[in-house]
Amino acid sequence: MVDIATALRELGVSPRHLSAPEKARLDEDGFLPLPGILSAGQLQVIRRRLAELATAEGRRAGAEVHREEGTDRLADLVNKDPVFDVCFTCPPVLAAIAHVLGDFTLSSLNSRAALPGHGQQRLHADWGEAVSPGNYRVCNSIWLIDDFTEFNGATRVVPGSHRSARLPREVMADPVGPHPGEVKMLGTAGTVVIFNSHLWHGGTRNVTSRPRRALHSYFCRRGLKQQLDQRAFLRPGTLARLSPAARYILGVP
Ligand SMILES: O=C(O)CCC(=O)C(=O)O
Repeated sequence: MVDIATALRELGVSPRHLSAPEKARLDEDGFLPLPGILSAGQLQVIRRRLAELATAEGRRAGAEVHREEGTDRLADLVNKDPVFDVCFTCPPVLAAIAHVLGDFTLSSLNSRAALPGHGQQRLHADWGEAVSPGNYRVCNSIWLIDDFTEFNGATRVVPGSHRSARLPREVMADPVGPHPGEVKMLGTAGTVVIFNSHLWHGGTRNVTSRPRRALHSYFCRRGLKQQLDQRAFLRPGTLARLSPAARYILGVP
């Protein structure tokens, strides 16, 4: 496997996967919802597997990357079940990530459930410093495992803020509080929202009685440090089942 163009082609990505209006929306707003990526059957299997993993890992859950009070998190899903392979091999998602980053690898694949009464985060970008417009290092995709509603902790974003060359903490007195330009990313389970990770975003408080579950399939420009070192964590079973193209996306040999 020699380059990203070959890997994407072998994974079935073609120009039809991202239209000109979709590219424009991703460029201008910084996020793009792709409805209907996961089927009802896939959602059912993913929900069951997330619950099983959470039970099996108990207090260790999420520790490979990050733990957060008031949320259930799991990390390194690449190595925990093939049902999650879709998160780094799905053609429309890869087409959108490539549009933002050019050549890239998976940075990490995690889940996050905002528990009832919890989930509010400060507005943030996933990169520690502001970047000039177009010089993007990271791009995320959030996979809605439950419907995202006004009330259950849907992610908020400030459209266009990825082009501001500023971080929320540089301009907001309280990044946990509301921003006049923010909108919630609402959608039905099975939708994937691609968002430029320099876009100001954050979880919101879940005021319902049920967890709000999502997967974060997070990508970085090739050569940058991955949030989870995919080579170090790669299990033999994962290596054996993945195609060379999928391994290229992970950045593993
Ligand atoms: O799950 C969400 O709604 C967003 C989470 C997020 O931005 C984060 O954990 O950094």
